[in-house]
Parts: sequence; structure tokens; C-alpha cells
Amino acid sequence: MSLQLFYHPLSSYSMKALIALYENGTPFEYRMLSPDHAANCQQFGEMWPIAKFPILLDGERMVVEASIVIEHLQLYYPGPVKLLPTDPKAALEVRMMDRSSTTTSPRRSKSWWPTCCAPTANTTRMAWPKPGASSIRHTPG
Ligand SMILES: N[C@@H](CCC(=O)N[C@@H](CS)C(=O)NCC(=O)O)C(=O)O
Repeated sequence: MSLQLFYHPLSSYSMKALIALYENGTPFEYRMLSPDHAANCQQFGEMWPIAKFPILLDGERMVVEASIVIEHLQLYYPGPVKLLPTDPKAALEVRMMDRSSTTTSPRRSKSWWPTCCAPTANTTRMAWPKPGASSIRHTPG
């Protein structure tokens, strides 16, 4: 099997990659990172000293960053479920939602945000497009 996912089941970033794999029923090998799987941990540490997971191993090629794993799957292992819209402008919006939802946390950020920019009750809720009214909605095909 050429695809291997180094992950942990309680890792939200790992879940992103797992959802993409499950959505298209893409076959892969689970390489769980836990003390019970020392060989996985050792290989992971040797491959990726940054030690952030998940990572996808596609043959000899290592893919890091959950969002890039998803894009890699879309490019090299496309299935019936499209993971990103084909339209580059719509894809950009999807990337924005993806990155901002996983890299920002208003509550956690409060301590280091400058006072003038600190999130308020009005800014802590993201203004995602309303379901059904979204310009990013895409149809498969
Ligand atoms: N930017 C990375 C972040 C991945 C990440 O932070 N994963 C967490 C697990 S959910 C991790 O590796 N934590 C261990 C650490 O930071 O040492 C991505 O999008 O994949």
C-alpha cells in the first residue's frame, strides 16, 4: 500500500486528513503515533524532526500539513467527493475558511492580541456564508 498516515486519533489536525481519506474511501495504512506503536514513532521522528502530525507518506514522498495532505489527495487520488472546488476563486475561499478555522482561536488569542484589536463579543463569531447562499457552494463534476 503506498499511502500511510502518521496520526493520532485525538488530534484534530489528523481528523482533517482522515476525513479526506474516508470521504473518498481512499485506501491507506494507519500508522498511529502512540507509545504502543514505537516503530511508528521512531520512523516519524526520523522523517520529520518538526514532529507535527499528521503526515502522509505517499511512497517515498512525505507530505506535511493537514491542508496540504488534503490537496495532495485531491490531486493524486481524486474520488467521487471533491475536496476543493475546481474554480480557483471558490477554492481560495475554501482555503481561507480552512486555514482560519484551524489556525485562529479568538478565545485563546485574547492574551496576546493588542488591546485595540482584541476580539469582542461581535468579532468572536466568524461570519461564514449562510448555508445555501454561499458563493463557494460547488457541484461535483
Ligand atoms: N500546521 C500543522 C499543525 C499540526 C499540529 O499542530 N498537530 C498537533 C496535533 S493535533 C501536533 O503535532 N502537536 C504536537 C506538537 O505540537 O508537538 C497542520 O496543519 O498539520
